[in-house]
Amino acid sequence: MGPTGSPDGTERAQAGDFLTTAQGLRLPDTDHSLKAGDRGPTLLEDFHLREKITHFDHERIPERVVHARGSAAHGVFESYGTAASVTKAGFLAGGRQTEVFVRFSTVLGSRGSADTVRDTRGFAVKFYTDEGTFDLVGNNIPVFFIQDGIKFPDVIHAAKPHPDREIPQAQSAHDTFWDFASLHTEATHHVMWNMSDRGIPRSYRTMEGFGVHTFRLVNEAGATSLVKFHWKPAAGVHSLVWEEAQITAGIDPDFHRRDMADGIEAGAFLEYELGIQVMPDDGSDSFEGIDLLDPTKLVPEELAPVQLIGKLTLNRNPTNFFAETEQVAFHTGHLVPGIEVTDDPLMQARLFSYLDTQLTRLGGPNFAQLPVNRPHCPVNDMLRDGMHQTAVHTGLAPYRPNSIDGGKPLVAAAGEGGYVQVARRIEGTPVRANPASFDDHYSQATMFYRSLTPVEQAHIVEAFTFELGKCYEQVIKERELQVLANVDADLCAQVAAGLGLPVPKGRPAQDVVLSSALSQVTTEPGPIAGRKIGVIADAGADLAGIGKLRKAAEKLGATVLVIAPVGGVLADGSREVIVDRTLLTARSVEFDAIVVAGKTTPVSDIKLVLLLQEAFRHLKVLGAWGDGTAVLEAAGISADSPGVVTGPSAAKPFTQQLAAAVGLHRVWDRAPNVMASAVPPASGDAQHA
Ligand code: HDE
Repeated sequence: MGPTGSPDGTERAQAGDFLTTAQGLRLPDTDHSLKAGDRGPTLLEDFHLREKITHFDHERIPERVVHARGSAAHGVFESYGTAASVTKAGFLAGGRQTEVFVRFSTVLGSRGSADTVRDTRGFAVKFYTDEGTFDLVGNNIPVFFIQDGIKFPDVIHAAKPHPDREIPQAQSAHDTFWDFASLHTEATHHVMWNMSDRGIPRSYRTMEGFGVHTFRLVNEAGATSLVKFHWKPAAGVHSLVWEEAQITAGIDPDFHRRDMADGIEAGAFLEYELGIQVMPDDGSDSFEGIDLLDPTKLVPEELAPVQLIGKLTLNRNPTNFFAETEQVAFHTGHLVPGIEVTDDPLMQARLFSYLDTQLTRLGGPNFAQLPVNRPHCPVNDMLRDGMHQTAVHTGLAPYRPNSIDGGKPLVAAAGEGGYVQVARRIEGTPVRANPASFDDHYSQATMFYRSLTPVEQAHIVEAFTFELGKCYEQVIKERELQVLANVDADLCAQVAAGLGLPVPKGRPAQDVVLSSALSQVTTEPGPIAGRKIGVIADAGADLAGIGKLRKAAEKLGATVLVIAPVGGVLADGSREVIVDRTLLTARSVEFDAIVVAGKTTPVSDIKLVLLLQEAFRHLKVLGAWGDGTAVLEAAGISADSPGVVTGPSAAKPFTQQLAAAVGLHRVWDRAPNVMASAVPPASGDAQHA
């Protein structure tokens, strides 16, 4: 019998069929409090009532100060062994498999806020290695707002809702954020990424991840290198469009959470490759003129290619959100031999923060004993007692040296797996100052902007115009325009035009070398696993065709959802198709593509027109087979418009073309005609205007 009452000693306090108190006493009733007569007052002696209500009163724990909103999955990391020459970390040796737990998050919003807001995303990975737990606590943006950790409370106070009214929730489009960003110009590069499509990812499956800081890797021989970590998603890097992100925040605030859980449940696992950029550790802490200790700078992949070292697969949903996703505790100081930190002043401060924050959030120093936080290797610490101690330690001597417990636990030399920092010289005079190289706040922001395609640049212009347009203080807008003037004159001019303000003069860097790896627009179709295709159908529709489409989509890991005027089942002789959504419950944002089944009767239902027009405007693939094209035409969408896939039937040529189009993610050719959400619904003529 285990301590929580389970016969197999596991931690689930859910043994036996009968309801009990926390003490295991069987209960005859949990629906009525114990009263003096059925109309009388409640008796103090009702220990069950008091236990039930007391526990309920304490069900919530403090949410994370930042990254409160998140969701997570279990998985496995398989190492290729290609990093073995640069690190002795055992889990990166060839052919090793390591269990992992990954939590994705937004930064600004509270626990119940929407997933699709414009924000940086957290990408925190816990590797349960047999040399101890290694946490890679990264983001989906490779640079950060600040160069020194001491500024973190400032940037977060500025970005969180205003302290008087606690609005707006989960967004940066407000005065205090732009007040800070425009004064604190080292944030400029990160802000450019936030305002780009990277700030509104399509799903966790389609996000890149970055360790941000430079790490120091050490190999068996003691040789060191400086590296940046990258996660490359197998599904490619894709984003929402802004109007879609906003609508989704209301229609389905759990959009990313649902997408990951549904995908894993359907067997469409999330996959990423881990990669490293390797730079020489020559004592300069810089590479090709880039200061590697400055976390507002990235190293372009063209200068240091990302070498792939292993594959991460997220394949299991958590069983209980609170126990796992909420209670998981990441810490940048959870390191293993072969992986060390550098003197990046942002990273140094994090080494303090992540342990400290768990004391409040998880109520004491024993959070490492929670199931999700337990290492998957032997633990023999001399930490004792404290709140919520669940271990029953034996022995008398949790101190060293001792003779009573046989001198144990022993300390391990490096050869025995002990974590011995590589020798490095540390000296200096105490100062509160940055090196001069940290003063360049603009050149990489310029590089990022100019490396993107015109449609991605246009999205940045729209995002700045939207966010600054939400500010009340004129002086803040003007100051941010001055920042943009130092990034790119054209960007600044376009945003200024949108705000109706004069264009300030700046001095943007002239000679930046561009990096095409920063753009996420691709011409090669990617995989479509986890994507959702909506099929418009009605009672007379070609149900056999829907069957063919579903079979083809499921083979590729995508899901087909049938949308009909009313719920229930569509039947045609012995063939039956279940209706998944009605025109009342469907909104275009749920789907990556919408196709019309052949033989569906064209109707002018405004909800159907809106569904198709919205998908069109959000640059999604549309399609129809057979005479289904008439339904598109009835909604004002010409079958010859870019990104409209048609065919005589739902046979292979049609489904193949559809999959390839969805694999390109968006119909970028349509973008010039539908840019900005203010454009009226596209008519057949307007599309070609
Ligand atoms: Fe965090 N950060 N952070 N951060 N961070 C937290 O730790 C902090 C920074 C990141 O899913 C907190 O357990 C400081 C950079 C992620 O549980 C807290 C500084 C990067 C997560 C904290 C930084 C991150 C956190 C809140 C400046 C990207 C979510 C709860 C020195 C490389 C982890 C917690 C999860 C969470 C502090 C800067 C990423 C308060 C002081 C840079 C992904 O400790």
